[in-house]
Amino acid sequence: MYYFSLEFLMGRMMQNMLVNIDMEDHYKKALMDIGYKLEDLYEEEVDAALGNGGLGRLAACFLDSLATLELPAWGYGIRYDYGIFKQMIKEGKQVEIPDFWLKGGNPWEIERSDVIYPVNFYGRVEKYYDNGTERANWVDCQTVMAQAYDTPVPGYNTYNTNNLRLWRSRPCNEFNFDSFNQGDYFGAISERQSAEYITSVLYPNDSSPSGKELRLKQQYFFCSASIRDIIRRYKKNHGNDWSQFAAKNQIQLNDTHPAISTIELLRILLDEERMTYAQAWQIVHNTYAYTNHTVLPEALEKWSVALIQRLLPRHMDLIYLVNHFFIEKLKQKYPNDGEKVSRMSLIEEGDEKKVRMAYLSIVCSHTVNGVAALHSELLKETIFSEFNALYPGKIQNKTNGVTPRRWLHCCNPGLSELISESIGSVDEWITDLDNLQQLAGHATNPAFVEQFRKVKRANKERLRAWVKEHTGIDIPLDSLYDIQVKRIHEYKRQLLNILYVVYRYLTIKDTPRHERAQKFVPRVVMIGGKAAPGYYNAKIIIELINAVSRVVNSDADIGDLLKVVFLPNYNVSSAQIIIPASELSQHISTAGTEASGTSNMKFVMNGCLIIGTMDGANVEIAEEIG
Ligand code: 26W
Repeated sequence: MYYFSLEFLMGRMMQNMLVNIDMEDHYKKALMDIGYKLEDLYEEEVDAALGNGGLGRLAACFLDSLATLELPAWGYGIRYDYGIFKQMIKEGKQVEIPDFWLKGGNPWEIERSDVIYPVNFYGRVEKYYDNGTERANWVDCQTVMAQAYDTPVPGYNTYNTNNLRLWRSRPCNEFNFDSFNQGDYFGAISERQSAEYITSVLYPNDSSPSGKELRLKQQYFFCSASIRDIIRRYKKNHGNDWSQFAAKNQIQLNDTHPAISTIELLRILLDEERMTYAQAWQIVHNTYAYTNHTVLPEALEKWSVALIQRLLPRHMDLIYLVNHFFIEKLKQKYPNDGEKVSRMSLIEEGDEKKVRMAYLSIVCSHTVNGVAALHSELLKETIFSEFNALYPGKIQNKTNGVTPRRWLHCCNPGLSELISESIGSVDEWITDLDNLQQLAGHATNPAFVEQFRKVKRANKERLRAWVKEHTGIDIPLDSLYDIQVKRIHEYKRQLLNILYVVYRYLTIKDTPRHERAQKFVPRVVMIGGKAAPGYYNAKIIIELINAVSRVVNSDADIGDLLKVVFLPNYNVSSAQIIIPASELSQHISTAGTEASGTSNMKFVMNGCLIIGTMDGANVEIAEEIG
């Protein structure tokens, strides 16, 4: 199985690696012998932050779980030189700093100088007929090389190790002698530089597509190299017998970002492997599955036909061909309903023609899934309802999950130990979280409750020190820690949260001093998350949070009854400190907009209450835990 994703938000690797191969205690002791603490060494590592938010972190959690389940699954993606920007707060505003995470070297990756493929762009198509099948030569292209970098993915307590293969773009070795001979030395060099540029930087948008040529180049670049790699591996075992391809290779599309790979596989089967269209289509269709992560219409990718035509001319032809057969089928099924056909067409007509990548992904896949029960129902009833009627059963639910290794055992050693002592051992639950049911009996045991409180308090102390170090703000320990951390977006309603804080502040102020202690539980409200650099409303919400924080925290009349903190540069590593210290967490998206949410799961695993709307996976969490 291959997980195709433009994002892998891995975070730090070392602790996860040591825990999974059962070496953490040995390393702890060995380092102690030479006067070091393993925890301090962990702190030296930089995050691999090759993702934006939920979608990228889900990919990283899946890799850990797939390895732990001993399934043969690899991740394929891009080795960006720059991950998601670092967020600094200057005068209450977000400032973006480039994240050149490779500057100190990356000890976890293995450079594969032996795994390298050419990837073509631009050029033109020469068509010809071969026994009635239309094929093409794609000529006069610009060629870029894709080089593999491998990161091992060990499972927890397993013998096998999976792999995350990320591609880096390199100039083609064939120097452009034409330009060189014509005296255009700088032109020839700049062509080489533009090749390296493809994998330079992760696009920091997490809900609206950029529509930029470079983004489409990134998508096709990694898709093409990955498909080549999969075909090479298959042929090593099966030669030219393609009958087993779909049985041996399954590709999961993490949203539509890698959707162009469906057409790349089709192209290779037709133009290089010389199959009939029917044969090639069968293989593509039986190989692919597509995961949708959002119902927000502005987040659905649509690439301009003119851009695809120029960058990938053969692919545009083939998209039209796929659409032709699809529309034939629609016309048969729904005669005289031209409106329906144009609604469902892979091509959106209008001033600028566009390819609807979600529809392309549905048509090219055998299975489509949403990421929580409610979200999957919404897919079937709203944005994909006509596809659900056409292909009954194709759209399914696969509720998201998170790895308990990183999000409980590693980030909350105190709670991990308490759970393990209470129900036997770590192996009782760490690969099968259902077994936490056994804790129910301990909930009324005073010794357990006392221990649980101790653990939470220690975690709060750790977060308090972190807040002091990163913001300079002193927060009290004996106060309710109320947390909302996620990308800043209007639909997630950080604005609602901060307006509530203003209301609470004013209500406290309206209450006579001697009544306050009785009426209000002291609270520290913490909000953190990055705003896409071009998302104006998200950025002014950050400013508002910082403005409220300044007013409330400097009001001596309020004291420790209320504190407000904007947590800067929320990322995987800070999440591992923030989440274990939480007592109340906010998941308050407008119902129907948050596809699943995954931090909600991490918060409850760390003994935190959720306050939330009945949205995404909150619904299932409420059913499961009450
Ligand atoms: C092309 C621009 C772009 C980039 C990313 C558009 C959309 C996205 C993602 C779909 C955004 C995302 O991360 N979605 C989140 O996916 C998580 C994992 O399934 C869910 O838990 C979140 O609810 C969903 O918002």
